[in-house]
Amino acid sequence: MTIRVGVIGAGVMGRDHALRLTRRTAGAQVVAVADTDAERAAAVAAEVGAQVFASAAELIDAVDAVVVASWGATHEEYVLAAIAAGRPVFCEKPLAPTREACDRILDAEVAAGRRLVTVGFMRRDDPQYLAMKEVVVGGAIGAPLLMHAAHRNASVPDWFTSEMIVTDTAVHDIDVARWMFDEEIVAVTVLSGRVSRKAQPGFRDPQLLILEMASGILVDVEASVNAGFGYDIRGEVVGEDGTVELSESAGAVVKRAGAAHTRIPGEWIERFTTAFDAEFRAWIDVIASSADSGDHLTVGPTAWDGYAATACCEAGLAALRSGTRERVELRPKPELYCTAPLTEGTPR
Ligand code: ISE
Repeated sequence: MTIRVGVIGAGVMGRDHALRLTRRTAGAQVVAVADTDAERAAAVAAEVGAQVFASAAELIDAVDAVVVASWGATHEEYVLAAIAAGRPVFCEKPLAPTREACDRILDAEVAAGRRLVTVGFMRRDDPQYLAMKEVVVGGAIGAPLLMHAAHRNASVPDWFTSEMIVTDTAVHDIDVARWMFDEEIVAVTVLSGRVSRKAQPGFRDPQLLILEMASGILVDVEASVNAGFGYDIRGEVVGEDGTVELSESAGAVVKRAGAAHTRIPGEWIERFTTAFDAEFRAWIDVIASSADSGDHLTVGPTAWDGYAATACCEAGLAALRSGTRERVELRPKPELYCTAPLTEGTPR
C-alpha cells in the first residue's frame, strides 16, 4: 500500500520532507504540493513528480495524508482542515503559535475521537537522545536531578527575532525536557545578559532558560543563534548516582599531528537527518498499518505535546519581557491523550 502524501509549504523544511518521503521512505509518495508562492510549489513538485495545487483544501481532499510545513501562523487552518477531512497530518513545529489556536486544534481532534496530528519534534527520534533517555529511564544514573542543554545555531537570517530564540529554537529543548522526564514544565525563567557582538542591534542573544519540571527537576538551556562555528547541540542529565550526556559527534574523530578533529554540522537538517528519516518512516508505517482499523494515526509527539510546548513558549516570552519566573498553566489533559504514543520512549 502506498500512502499518497500532500505537502503544504514548499520552503526549506517542506522541500526537505518532500524529498525525504519520496526518496527515502518506503510506502510513501508525495503526489501533491501547495505553497502561496506558486513558483516554489512548482519547483518542489517537479523534483518529486507531484501535482501543484492552488488550494490547500483541494490538496487535502486529494491525498491520504498531509504534511504541514508552511509558516507557523498558517498551521492552525491547515491542521483543522486535515482533521475535518479525517486525514492524518504531520505538522512542523509549532503546532500553532498561540495557546488559543492549539486549544482549537485539541478540541477538534477530541471531537473527531481519533488522534490524527503528529508534531515534528524530531529530536525524539534522534539516536543520541534515544540512547540518553534509555539510560535515564533504565535508572542507571539514579533519580534525575538536573539537565543541562545547549542549542547553538551558527547564524540566522536577519528577520529572526529575540523572541524566536524561545519559540523557534528553545522550543525543541522544551519538548525534549517534557519527553525525557515524562512530566510537564511548571515554570520558565529566561535570562539574557551580555549580547554577542555578532547579534543585530537590540537582539538578545544568547539567552539562558531555566525550566522547572513538575517533580522539581531543573533544566537549563543555553539557546543562541550566532555561534558562527557550526550547529552545536549538547545535553547532559545529572542523576543522584551518575550522569549521561549526548555523545559529542555521530561521525568519526580523526587524531593526527597532536589534535583531534571531528565534523561539526552546519545546520539542523544535517545534524538531525537520521531523526527526520526515522520520524517519517514511523509516521508512514502507522498510517499504513492503522488506516482501516480506527486506531490513532499518530506516532510520537501529539497535539497535546504541541499545545504544551506552545504554552511553555508563551510563558518563556512573558519571562523574557519581565525578567522573572513565569508559571505555565495547562488546561486539563483530555482523555484522548492519556495513553502513550506508540513509540514513546522506545528506541527504534
Ligand atoms: C529551526 O526552525 C529549527 O527547528 C531548528 O531545529 C533550530 O535549531 C533552529 O533554531 C530553528 O530556527
